[in-house]
Formats: sequence, C-alpha cells, structure tokens
Amino acid sequence: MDITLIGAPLDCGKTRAGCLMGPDAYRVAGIAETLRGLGHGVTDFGNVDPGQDWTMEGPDHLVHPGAVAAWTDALMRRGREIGGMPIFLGGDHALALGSVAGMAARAADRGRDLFVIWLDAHSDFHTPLTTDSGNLHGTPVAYFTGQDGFAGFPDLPHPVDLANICMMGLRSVDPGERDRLAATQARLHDMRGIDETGFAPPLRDFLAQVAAAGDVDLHVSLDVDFLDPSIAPAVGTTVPAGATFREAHLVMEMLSESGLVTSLDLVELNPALDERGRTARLMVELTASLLGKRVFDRPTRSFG
Ligand code: B3U
Ligand code: MN
Ligand code: MN
Repeated sequence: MDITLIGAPLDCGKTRAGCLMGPDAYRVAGIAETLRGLGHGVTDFGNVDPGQDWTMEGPDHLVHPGAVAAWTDALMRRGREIGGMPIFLGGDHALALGSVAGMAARAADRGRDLFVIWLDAHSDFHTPLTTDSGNLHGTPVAYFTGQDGFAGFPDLPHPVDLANICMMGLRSVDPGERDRLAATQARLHDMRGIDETGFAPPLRDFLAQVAAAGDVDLHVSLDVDFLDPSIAPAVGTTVPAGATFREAHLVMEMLSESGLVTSLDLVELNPALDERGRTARLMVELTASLLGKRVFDRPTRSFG
C-alpha cells in the first residue's frame, strides 16, 4: 500500500490547546517506520498550512470558526488531489470537516461512493446552530453529511450519505444531536449495545454492507476518546467505559482483513496530557493493526 501522511496540527475545534503537537507526537512514536516495517511505502507530506483564517459571521459563541473554515478548505483540497492511502495526523476532530469532505470528493472524482466508520465516544453531529459549547470539533459529521447551519463554511462538493455511516463507541451524545441523529439511517452503536454483543457482530454487518456496495471507499475516523481513558489518557475529553486494548485492536484487525479501508484520521491526541508517550504509541500500534500487523497471517476475507 502507498501511504501518505498528512500532518494537520489544527487546534481550533475547541478551547483547550495541545492537539497541535499531535502530528509530531506520531512522528516521534515512529508511525512512518512502523508502517514501512509492515512493507508499505510511506511518504510524509509534512504539515498542511491552512493560510489565513476566514472571515465568518454566525453565532457569537462559536470557537475559532474562521480558523476551522480555513482548515476545512485546505484539507478538503489537499485530500481531494492526494493519491494512495492518506492518513491525516491530527489535530482535533474539527479536521474531519475537511478530511472526510475531501475523501468524499476524491471518491466521487473516481466514480465511487464513500462510507465512513466513526470510532468515537461522541457523535460529533452538532451544527453551529445546535452546539452549546461552541466547539466545532463536535460538528464534523453534520458538516460532511450536508446538514443545514454551516453558512459561511466552504461549500461541500459531495455530501456523505448518512446511510453510509457507522458509529461505534458512543457514550456521550448531547440531546441536541441525539434526536436528529436517531432520525437518520446511520448505524449507531453505543457502548450499551457493544457491552451486550461485543464489537465483532455489528462491525461484520457494516463491513458486509460496504462490501455489497461494490467499488467504494471506506474512511476510518479514530478519535482517541474511543479508547478507554485507562489506556489512552492523552485526550481533553476522556469519557469512561471506552474500548479496551483488545477490543480496539480487534476492530482494527477486522477492518484490515476486510481489505476495504482507503483512508484514516487519527484525531484528538493531546500530547501535553500524555504519560510518557503511551497514547501516541498506542495510536501508532492501532494504525499498524489496521494496516496488516498480525501474529498469524489471515487472508483478506469478505464479511458478507
Ligand atoms: N458534544 C459535546 C462534547 C464533545 C464532542 N466532541 C468532543 N466533545 N470531543 C460538544 O461540545 O459538542
Ligand atoms: Mn470526535
Ligand atoms: Mn470524541
């Protein structure tokens, strides 16, 4: 696989600073070397420069909307033109306004549809009109699915169909996003459900849906807070009862064995909150599992 690393040190999706150090923390944790060790070609394109903040009008409580708009535009353009398998090194989850919009546009340019698996404690389905916190890292799914409320943000070339989205790990969803989300066809797996079934059955179902759709792209958006805080402390919004080490690796391995994944976000790592780099290393190990690291070889399989 030809892997392209794209640094996106954006820290404007919320007020607490630190995610801007994320891309370098992944580099220090050896992401390129680890993936080369698995036989992949890896090119690090360095960090994207978002240029000037955009001038925005809108609700006063929004946090850094002009910076988020500039990043969205820059990442969408960069992603749309890039070859291989992009890995967006975040940066907070506001980067996914641009990365996923860019991947959807890239897929459409190739006559393909985009599916998204959202691994996160949060559903990130607020709009600038519904968010109480004003933090735009809580809005990417609403943006890239084309919901109303994003006046002044970059035009969205190709909205992702909500029926193509699977969320896993949910355990912090605000009332303002829950009802709108529940009314859609997105697959929503909270930890209540996962505790009963485990991750494998619902993930298998989703991968079967993706495989049955034919020639499509599949984007993985991995928020550090998908993981349990005991194994991944380096995130501003820890939520108890996240995925364990074994569950997270299983999810990555099943995604890998499906052979369907075409792009990845690694988001919300705040190295200032890490313990001797362990969260950054874990995110790199999970990326390795997604990209073929195994104890024993298993053939690519269809989950149909
Ligand atoms: N839903 C809350 C909390 C939140 C969303 N994403 C993160 N936190 N990381 C909000 O502020 O929108
Ligand atoms: Mn998130
Ligand atoms: Mn989250």
